[in-house]
Amino acid sequence: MRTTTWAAVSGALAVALGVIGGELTAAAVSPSVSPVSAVGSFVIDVLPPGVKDWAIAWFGTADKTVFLLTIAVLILVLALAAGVLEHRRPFAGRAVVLAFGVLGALAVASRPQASLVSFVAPVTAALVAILVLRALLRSLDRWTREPGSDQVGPAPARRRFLQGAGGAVVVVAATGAAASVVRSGQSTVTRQRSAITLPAPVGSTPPAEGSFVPDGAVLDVEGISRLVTPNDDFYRIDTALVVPVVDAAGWSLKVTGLVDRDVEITFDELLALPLVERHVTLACVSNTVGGDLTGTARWLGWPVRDLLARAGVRPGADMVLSRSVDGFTAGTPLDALTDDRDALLAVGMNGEPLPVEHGFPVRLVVPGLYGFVSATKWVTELEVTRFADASAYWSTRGWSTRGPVKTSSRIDVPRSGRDLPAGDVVVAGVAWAQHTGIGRVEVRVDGGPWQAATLATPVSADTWVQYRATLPLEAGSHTVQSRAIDRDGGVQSAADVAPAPNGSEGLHTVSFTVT
Ligand SMILES: Nc1nc2c(c(=O)[nH]1)N[C@H]1C(S)=C(S)[C@@H](COP(=O)(O)O)O[C@H]1N2
Ligand SMILES: [Mo]
Repeated sequence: MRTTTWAAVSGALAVALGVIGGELTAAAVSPSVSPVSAVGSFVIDVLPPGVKDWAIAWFGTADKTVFLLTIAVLILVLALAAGVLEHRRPFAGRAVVLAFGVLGALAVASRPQASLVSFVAPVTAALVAILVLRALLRSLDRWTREPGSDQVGPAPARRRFLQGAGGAVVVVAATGAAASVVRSGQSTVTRQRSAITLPAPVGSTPPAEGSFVPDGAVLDVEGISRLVTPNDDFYRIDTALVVPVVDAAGWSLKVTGLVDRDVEITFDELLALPLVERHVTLACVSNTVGGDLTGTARWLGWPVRDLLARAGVRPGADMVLSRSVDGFTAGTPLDALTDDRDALLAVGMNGEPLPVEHGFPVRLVVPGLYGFVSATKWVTELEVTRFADASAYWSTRGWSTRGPVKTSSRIDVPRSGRDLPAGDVVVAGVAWAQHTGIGRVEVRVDGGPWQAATLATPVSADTWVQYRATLPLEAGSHTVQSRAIDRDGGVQSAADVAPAPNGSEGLHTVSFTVT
């Protein structure tokens, strides 16, 4: 290999060791902010909203993987360049690495969870990378100046360089392997989570509306959305590159702001309160018509209104700014948290403690509002305030401040592009109008008249409802559409509206062929 190639390899190895040193240091002294996660989150925060929407639209929930890969490739390219630069002119490569370190430190500084010790990690990363780069390139230099360096035999300087580089490769590979073992193994939080026994909900005899699944709520149609989405299939949307690790034993939630008294509640205190269980359909504002960023779970939690009552909301307040450990905020209209809709401080999802990605140990679930204004995961503070005085994460990034879920429906069966046998075609799916409830669902074929679909028994106004219709269709290509009508007579909008800034509108249209 040519000397330049070896210099580039040295750069990559030095930066890899630096990154590893930084991450290990962070794991030891400041687990909530590591340089890599800080840089990623920082970039996510400063990225223009349009780019984020584009990424979500193109890569769906895989957008984080694509994003991480992009960053990794960028860093690799710069690291290779740093090696080559350092070889041409001592200090030039180290300057690039130093600039990286400064950027890392700035990113760490931008994180709300950062404290003074968090800076030890980016400093360590830069130091390790600079020292390794210098050592490898000095050794490479000695090799190139060694008499007979053009020969193939193992001259001492060549051997020394290769030993150094080989050692670095071994360290990188070993920590990589160790890291994946740690990750796939039981992390403290996963262990803690599985040790938790959730209390039973109160008031289950007679069952409160929404707490159980009545007869007839599930239709027997192959391919229809499950009434209750299993936790593993539940969509996940958040700005957290690395899932926040929150120790339940150390967790507490503070209620602050326009209240008569600040209130703080621990996880154990929360579990001891009378918890209720409700089937609530969550929806993401980024969901496109017919999309899959929506799901239904049975949430166990304590009504937020009871917590707010403890604190005593002062007159003049109209919004609650909920804060997550990772700095995410949502601004929820006070009404939605205090009216009869059972907005919950949730600890359980489908009979289990919240999965870590869905907000362990505690999150908010507010029926009728999109997640970005209400469903704060890993929640640690509720600040009672005014819309005029505070703005939340997405509202400062081009999305609206209020986020009521728009009435909508989706066709699960048949799937687009299918060939179906002639005769009766089953059209089925789910419809939602949280807080108001679904009144009826209609379907139409090839733009013809709307026809009533059969509704399953609704679980509650906050739960989506399955529907089906059987349509006799002749051979040929067809399109079907669905529309939901809520209990107040509000009809699902047919306008073609994109998700930004307050949710998509339109009719889900499925095209298929009958043969
Ligand atoms: N801490 C935190 N909570 C958050 C978010 C986030 O980015 N960070 N995203 C919100 C959005 S936009 C949605 S749609 C819901 C999604 O919840 P889920 O991932 O459990 O489906 O979480 C909300 N809660
Ligand atoms: Mo969302």
